[in-house]
Amino acid sequence: MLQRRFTQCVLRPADLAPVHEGFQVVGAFNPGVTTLDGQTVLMVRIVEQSTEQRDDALPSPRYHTETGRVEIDWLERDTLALHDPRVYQIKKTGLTRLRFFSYLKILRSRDGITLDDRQGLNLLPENEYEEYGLEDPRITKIDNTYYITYVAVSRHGVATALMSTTDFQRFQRHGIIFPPENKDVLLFPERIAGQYAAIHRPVTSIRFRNPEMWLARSPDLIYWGAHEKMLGVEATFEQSRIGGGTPPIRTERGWLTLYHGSNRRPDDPSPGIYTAGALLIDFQNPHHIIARSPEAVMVPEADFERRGYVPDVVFPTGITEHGDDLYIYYGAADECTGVTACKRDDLLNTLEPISIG
Ligand code: MAN
Repeated sequence: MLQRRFTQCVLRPADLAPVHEGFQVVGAFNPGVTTLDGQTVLMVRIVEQSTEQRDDALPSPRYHTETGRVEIDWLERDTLALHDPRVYQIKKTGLTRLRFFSYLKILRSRDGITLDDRQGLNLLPENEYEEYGLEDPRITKIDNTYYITYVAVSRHGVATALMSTTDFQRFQRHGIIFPPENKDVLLFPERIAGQYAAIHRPVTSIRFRNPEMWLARSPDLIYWGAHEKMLGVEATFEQSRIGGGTPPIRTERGWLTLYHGSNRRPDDPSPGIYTAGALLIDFQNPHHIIARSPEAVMVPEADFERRGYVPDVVFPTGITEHGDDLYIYYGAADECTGVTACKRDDLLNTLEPISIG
């Protein structure tokens, strides 16, 4: 396991006021992170849930993009399966609804640990693909533009969309780049052999196997093709779900990225324990994995990682470089934002050679 130099909870739901009346903030986690003008910029997923309670029904919020209001669908309690704290399963149809909705908040920090203030600019749903929320942003700076992949959730499914900015004040949305169901999309920071590259994680309904990480290429970041499988569960220490975590960074040995995995068994409806591993990817062939951590480099340890909305989750989504140190930003227990630091070499030294893809 990784030698963590420090671990700190930088943001909790109690630090923030809700944006919507009748709602409370229950999550501030899974941040996209980058640096701009010497400052660390965090784009945090904020989750709000209705405070109203009813005996016989449970609330599922939905953003009405035309009015800018959050509407609540009250679902009859008896008709729902409640195995997962994040979702309801409608027993009759097997369909899923979320218990909350999410948006993104921009926060800044001078030292990467203490937030300058907690007001922040909010990015709220704007179109029909975002009516259940915007989630889990990942930021990659390419040339002088910051590109943000994020999960756009709606009745149409869980898709990945793209936006861009140069200043984190004005944003341009570019639409859906990977249709449902696909999330955990990470962009490489440079063109490789003339093309952009992304790690993504399609999910199939006919399950020959558990979800795998794939690689795609694009001439312009909008049109993606040349899809190739990168990594499946069988090559990791994990047993069920895996997905990309932190956008790849350049190191002397290759592209370094963290991914997450859950040990949930396929027949278990609960979320399982989320841990993180590391991968080293070939500079020239981004679908080729040259080394990986044979065991988890991060497991839930601290109290705020072990207890929360979904217990026992560490979910890395951002990484920044500070001299020889790496700061890894992550969602803890689907509730708080944590940062942990390690020596770059300590992380690289956890990796063992392997050749996949
Ligand atoms: C999963 C979890 C939730 C998320 C939904 C939709 O259930 O990751 O946090 O809201 O998927 O993306």
